Amino acid sequence: MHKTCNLCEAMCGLRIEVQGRRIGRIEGDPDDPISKGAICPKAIALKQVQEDPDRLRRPLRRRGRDWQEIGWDEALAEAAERIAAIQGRDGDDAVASYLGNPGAHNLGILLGLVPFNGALGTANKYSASSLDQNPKHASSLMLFGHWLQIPIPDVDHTGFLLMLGANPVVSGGSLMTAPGFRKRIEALQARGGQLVVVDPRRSETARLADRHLFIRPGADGLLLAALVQTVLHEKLTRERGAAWRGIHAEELARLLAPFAPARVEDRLGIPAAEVRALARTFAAAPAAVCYGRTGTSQHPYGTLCSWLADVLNLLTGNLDHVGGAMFTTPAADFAGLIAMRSGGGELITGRTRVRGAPCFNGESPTPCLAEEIETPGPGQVRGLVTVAGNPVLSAPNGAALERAIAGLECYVAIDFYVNETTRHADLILPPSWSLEHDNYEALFHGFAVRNTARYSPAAIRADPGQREDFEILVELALRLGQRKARGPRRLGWRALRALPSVSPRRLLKWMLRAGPYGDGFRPWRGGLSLADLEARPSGIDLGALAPRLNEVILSEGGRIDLAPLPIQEELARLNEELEADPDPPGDELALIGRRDLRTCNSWLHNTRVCTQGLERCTLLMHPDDASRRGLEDGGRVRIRSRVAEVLAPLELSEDLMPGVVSLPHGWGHRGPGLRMAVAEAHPGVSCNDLVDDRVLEGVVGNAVFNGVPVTVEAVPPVDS
Ligand SMILES: Nc1nc2c(c(=O)[nH]1)N[C@H]1C(S)=C(S)[C@@H](COP(=O)(O)OP(=O)(O)OC[C@H]3O[C@@H](n4cnc5c(=O)[nH]c(N)nc54)[C@H](O)[C@@H]3O)O[C@H]1N2
Ligand SMILES: Nc1nc2c(c(=O)[nH]1)N[C@H]1C(S)=C(S)[C@@H](COP(=O)(O)OP(=O)(O)OC[C@H]3O[C@@H](n4cnc5c(=O)[nH]c(N)nc54)[C@H](O)[C@@H]3O)O[C@H]1N2
Ligand code: SF4
Ligand SMILES: [Mo]
Repeated sequence: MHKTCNLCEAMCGLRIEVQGRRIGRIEGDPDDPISKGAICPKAIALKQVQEDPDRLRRPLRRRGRDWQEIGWDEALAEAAERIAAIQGRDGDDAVASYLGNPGAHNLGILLGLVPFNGALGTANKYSASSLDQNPKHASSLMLFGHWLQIPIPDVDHTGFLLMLGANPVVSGGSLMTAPGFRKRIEALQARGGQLVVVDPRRSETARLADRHLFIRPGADGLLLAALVQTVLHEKLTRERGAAWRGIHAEELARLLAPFAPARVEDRLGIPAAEVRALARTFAAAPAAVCYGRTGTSQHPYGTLCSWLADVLNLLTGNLDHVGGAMFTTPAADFAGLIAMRSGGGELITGRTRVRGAPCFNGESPTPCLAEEIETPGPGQVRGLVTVAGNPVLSAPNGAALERAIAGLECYVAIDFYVNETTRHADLILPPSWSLEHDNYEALFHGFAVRNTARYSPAAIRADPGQREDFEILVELALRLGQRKARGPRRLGWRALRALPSVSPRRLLKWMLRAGPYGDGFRPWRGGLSLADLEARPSGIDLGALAPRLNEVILSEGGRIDLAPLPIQEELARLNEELEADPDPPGDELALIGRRDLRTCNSWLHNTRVCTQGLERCTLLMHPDDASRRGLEDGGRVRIRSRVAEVLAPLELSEDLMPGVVSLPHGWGHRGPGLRMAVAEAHPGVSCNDLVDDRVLEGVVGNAVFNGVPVTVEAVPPVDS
């Protein structure tokens, strides 16, 4: 049986032994054209989730402190009725929605959300995007006119990879589907290329690098500005790839003048000579690419960092050029279809009611959700629908968000676990699990380092009583549409009635025909079809990345503005900070996060593969910082931030930059009513209880998870 792992963006091809309803061995598929047999220990979690007795199979309704299993019809009717009642009384915006990370890996959710959002009609939409990559989207929107056209490092052909704030050896790569990343780096080095990693921690990826530079959390704007300044000042630019498209380069040079390496070196903590040398090596490499990910996105200057990284690529002739930053040509072209339907997106579409934070492309920043629930007045959020998300553990100031969610009038969760967030739901609608339905990684095939396509069929049949995410979303949309006078008109009655006969598979078939390799609905022409993918279950290779910016660019005249207003404003803000006196050194440390190969955000912790072995939820600290505080390896410490304090075991590590401490996110499995026996036995603490929800990224209001000021002190052992 062939399947694509949908747990992270690496999209590894798997072979799974299946006998009836029993899952046997799971191994990497050597014939997969992009993953070539690569796999990580989490793949086995597919089986463990499948067999998990805690995974919900039937809808639950809250009854006091307990749950009652109910039928689908009753559950869906009640969910629609309660949502519609709030919206009928207080308006559509009184019910918010949150879409979590696994939604991006699930074609049924991506497609089912279209009618669901239409029927819900709320302006209060939240998602993991504002906890993760909205700055990347904002950068692409400003550069190329489309939020979803993100250039991907052409890792397999580059000669120089400059990586900031990413750890693909552990994360599997993000906005860079590059399974088996370690091997790709070995190949880069074998052909004489180099990897340089910039990270406050000597991460698993940094250990492979030819050079690792420590950076203070949040200082990347200075480094990237200094690199681009050097390229412009020393005339290291190259007319190649998409370089000719850049306009207003002189304006950019003027804006960057205050960020010369010598001027920023003290604050940046990296010698000017080193920054200049880095810029020169980058510009001189036959092919180079600068890539930044969550470390530079969940960041006070996330949009600026993402933008400067791609501007560095552009100016050195490495954007839309082999070995540089390239646009994937996906078989099912999600971004292209979105462009046809609604254009390339809009940067700031509104402001949040309470804080006036920016709404990006129709969504509000998730760090603002708690206050939108708790602050009375017109537009107050009184109901919530979450789909595949656990924001109590994933969003800043999780404890405050939990209190807010607990006080809602109605909360409906589409999820198969009773976890820290969904335990507050009134109704839980559990979808089937990945192995029980077919899938296609429609988003991540579009962010891959190679053009490939692989269909992922169901590995086993779902129980007759189970529903897929797509069915649940469509059913809810239909019922909401029927109850609300305005919903159906917005969606169109005919479209609504056609929905039950539509499936993700049918829509995929259509998307492939409409895509760049499809027949364009002219069968005589021939082209890639779903039948082709089904005939080649290991996937189809569609070749290396090739230049295609001219096909995807939507900005005016195909030109790229090198001095857009939001960037001017961010550079002015950065310059003000540079001019201000630095804070006097106190006893505060900067808290950053950490991902572990065996975990996946907040939710795989109910499997043995994630919890076995060493304790994972530890605070990492440099030994010098520990001895200054009289702290010992293995001791318990109290970590305190503006918003909360938590206790965790201390682990000393020279891998951490002095002044920086690291605690992983996704832990903290405590609270009455959870139904995750394995996770509860390994609870850990939630790093997001410490993260400040008041701090937002500068352009689109993304969460800032890293660089949180904390103090750390010893606490006596529990039994003393
Ligand atoms: N401190 C700190 N916090 C962070 C981060 C960080 O680096 N540091 N990273 C952030 C990032 S990048 C992200 S993406 C977010 C992720 O945070 P969330 O969006 O909250 O996602 P998860 O924690 O993965 O929770 C996923 C939920 O989806 C459910 N689920 C899994 N598969 C399916 C499915 O197929 N269908 C349905 N309906 N449900 C499913 C699971 O049971 C679980 O409840 O966390 C963010 N939080
Ligand atoms: N095993 C595993 N894999 C995952 C996930 C998981 O939870 N576990 N989550 C998935 C998700 S949702 C995502 S979005 C991706 C994320 O994929 P990546 O972005 O590759 O994720 P991280 O491992 O968090 O890497 C971020 C790095 O940034 C560093 N960093 C922190 N602050 C700063 C800073 O201010 N500047 C710089 N330069 N670096 C900084 C951190 O030390 C860390 O090494 O991973 C995905 N894959
Ligand atoms: S790296 Fe691991 S979790 Fe990610 S897709 Fe591959 S097997 Fe799945
Ligand atoms: Mo993410």
